[in-house]
Amino acid sequence: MSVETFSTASRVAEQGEGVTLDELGLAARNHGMPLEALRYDLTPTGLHYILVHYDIPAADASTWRLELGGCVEQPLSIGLTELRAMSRQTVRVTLECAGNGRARQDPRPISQPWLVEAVGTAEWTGVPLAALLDLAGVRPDGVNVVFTGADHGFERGVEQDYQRGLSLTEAAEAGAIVAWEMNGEPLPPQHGYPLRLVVPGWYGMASVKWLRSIEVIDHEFTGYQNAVAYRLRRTAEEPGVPVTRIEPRALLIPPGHPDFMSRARFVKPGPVELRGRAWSGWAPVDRVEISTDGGTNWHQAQLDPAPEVDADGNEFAWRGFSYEWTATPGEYELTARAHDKSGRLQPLQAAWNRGGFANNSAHRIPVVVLD
Ligand SMILES: Nc1nc2c(c(=O)[nH]1)N[C@H]1C(S)=C(S)[C@@H](COP(=O)(O)O)O[C@H]1N2
Ligand SMILES: [Mo]
Repeated sequence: MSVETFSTASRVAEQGEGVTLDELGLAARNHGMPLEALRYDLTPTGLHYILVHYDIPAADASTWRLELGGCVEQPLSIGLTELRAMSRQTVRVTLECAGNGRARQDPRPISQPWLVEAVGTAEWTGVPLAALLDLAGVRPDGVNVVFTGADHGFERGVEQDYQRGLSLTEAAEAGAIVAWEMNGEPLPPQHGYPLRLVVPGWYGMASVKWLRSIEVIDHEFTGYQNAVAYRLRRTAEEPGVPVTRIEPRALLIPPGHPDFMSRARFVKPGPVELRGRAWSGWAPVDRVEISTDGGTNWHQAQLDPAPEVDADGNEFAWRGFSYEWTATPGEYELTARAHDKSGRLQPLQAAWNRGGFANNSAHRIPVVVLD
């Protein structure tokens, strides 16, 4: 088999190498959220970004079983009807792909070529993972929880089910839930029908879709998606550090009207309300700044009321912001940056890594203000 059809190593683009047909193939399957959809507090389901590593598996809610086993007192096998009878919870969560921002990195890591649109906010309804673990009774030797999806494929030569591990502490702290509804409807096929994990605050790779098994193990999980794929490294050889929570990011709704090809913006002079949303998986966003000159001068944006944090905790939903800009004829570059309560400030230019992960460089929107 040729290297092209069965690549075994991650690759970084050569200098000046354009987007490849493989990347186009991924981009055509996995769509982002159009930036104008930042206007919605809750992303309409069909506009939420999608990322699927392999194929969307065939699934039937009436026969689906979730197996929970490993280091537990009482292994469980639960169907959807039993799950729906348990006490449910709805959480509003902003989910973002760890590869968001990858395509603008230089050199470009070859993978799903996201610009900045791999994000969406949804309400997920299900049972807290903690309730399921309590029901099974985690034994004292339990260390990690491994979540397995029903999808299967090959990645750099390694055949696998999509699987991710979390430590028991991480899973508990994040308030992970096992969900069967998205925005009040059964999960659509592409978002994990009939059952998925949602790990609030974490990059999307942790939220395993088509969830068929939860296994508590007595050691650290070393499966592909934890030990090989989602790690921050500058060279192929180093072990790197795991990708975990979402770095702060602010995105603006591009103002005015776009050019079809370049998507550059045209705006009429006068007052322009710039609006956007900001989020962080580390702590709530407490400040957003906007620049109209590419990041030389910054202006404080007005924050919308914080998303309501009720008993269920909606801490990881994005927060709206606005800024009144008086546009005068000329060329501008709009940008925004978020700051969160943990003290993290979104950089204009984030550090490069080989996988193109967690790159929260500020996005830039060229705007022409017409005469
Ligand atoms: N089983 C399974 N779960 C998965 C994936 C996958 O390919 N298979 N992709 C992950 C990645 S990388 C992301 S970013 C999110 C995307 O979730 P969404 O498509 O519902 O937005 O799902 C995660 N869960
Ligand atoms: Mo992702």
